[in-house]
Amino acid sequence: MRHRTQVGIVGAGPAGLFLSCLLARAGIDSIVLENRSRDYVENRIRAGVLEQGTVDLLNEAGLGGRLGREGLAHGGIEIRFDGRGHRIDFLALTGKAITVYGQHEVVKDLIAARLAEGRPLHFDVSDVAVEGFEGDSPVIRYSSAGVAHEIACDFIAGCDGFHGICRPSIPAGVLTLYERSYPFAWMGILAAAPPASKELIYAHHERGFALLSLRSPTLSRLYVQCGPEDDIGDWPDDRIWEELQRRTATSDGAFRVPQGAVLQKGITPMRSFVAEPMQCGRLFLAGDSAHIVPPTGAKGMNLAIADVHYLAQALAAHYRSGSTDLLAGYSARCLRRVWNAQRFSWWMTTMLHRHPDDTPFDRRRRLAELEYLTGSEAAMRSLAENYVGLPLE
Ligand code: RFL
Ligand code: PHB
Repeated sequence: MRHRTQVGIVGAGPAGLFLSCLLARAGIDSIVLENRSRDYVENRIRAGVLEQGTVDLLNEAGLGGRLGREGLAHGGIEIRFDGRGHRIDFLALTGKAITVYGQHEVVKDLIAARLAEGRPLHFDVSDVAVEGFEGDSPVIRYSSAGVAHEIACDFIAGCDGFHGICRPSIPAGVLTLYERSYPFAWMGILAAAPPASKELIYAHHERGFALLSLRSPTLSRLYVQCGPEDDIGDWPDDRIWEELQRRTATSDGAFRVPQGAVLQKGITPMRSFVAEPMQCGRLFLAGDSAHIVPPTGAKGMNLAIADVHYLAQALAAHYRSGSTDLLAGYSARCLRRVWNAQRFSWWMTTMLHRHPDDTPFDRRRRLAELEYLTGSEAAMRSLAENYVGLPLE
């Protein structure tokens, strides 16, 4: 079957879905293709922290309803090491807060809005291929329920994540890839337990990093640093609870991590990755398809939302006035933000984790860095302004 649209979007994660929403607001047609099921993408537990600027963009697009009611505004985080906690007061240091609201909730809200407006969003598609984007007539081919389809479009948005097909479809020699892997990963659980604290706790400990986060007053999201090759089987629930408790213990012995049924469990690899430029002809990459940050800075989903905000602006300018300036500048505009988030995420990650090949010098230097960070208003402000998110240009 043949179809025609203005923008063909591959991937229904935060990037693809929010792009389709912004384009609809600008009167631009799109078709979104997703190879997983609706149920799968709506229950995929990933990021949980929204920058103020991300919340503002979602509100402006009319998606603020449930987010406003259920999102938890946090005015700071705690950095814990050597048995002591140190609060970084975002509101006092920057005037801004973050909002804790699961990525899958954002995805649910976006899907509901898209379907309520009766706009095309196809789940469970297969054999997706992108072609012709180096010329004027891009095409997306896919199969759905055994039927072959073809979409002719003006532009393709590659929003299909790190393992998608869009980036690998770009001919060799066009992209420069920057990559770094880390000698550790995160073992993460979602637990039916009240949060240990009102705000997130990032803990540095000689046994390794731990993060206490949350999704609601009755749901905790908890992570412990593990080996990059570890298997879920290496981490029975008891071991996870014990490590969480030991790594976040306070010197007075009073702090307890509340326990509850483990509802989901998974290992998150750590990677820094950037593909430059984020464009090849009429194919534009956005979100994880173009870049990955380690999750310690909570930037992944926020970068995806910022990318598609810029892409939607550029496409709207093109359809309004024929101007291609913003489209031509899309990649450079995104990459300025992306590289700062890379720097920040790398810095948070290396500072807070235990590294297997650390020397005693490295360990003392890392503690000195944490002491400086939590003792200097200038250092805390630098962390705070990056964590709450730099303003969108
Ligand atoms: P997504 O969310 O990966 O969405 C891409 C979508 O494209 C679909 N897809 C295809 N569709 C059609 N045809 C194909 N050939 C396709 N190939 C793939 C996928 O099924 C998917 O639905 O990318 P997007 O939209 O750019 O959003 C980015 C964020 O998801 C990501 O940056 C963050 O979630 C990163 N991240 C985390 N960030 C945090 O801040 N905290 C976390 O705890 C955290 N956990 C995670 C994560 C990323 C993970 N990935 C990607 C492996 C845990 C995991 C497992
Ligand atoms: C989460 O709640 O899943 C979360 C929070 C902060 C991070 C990473 C993940 O840095």
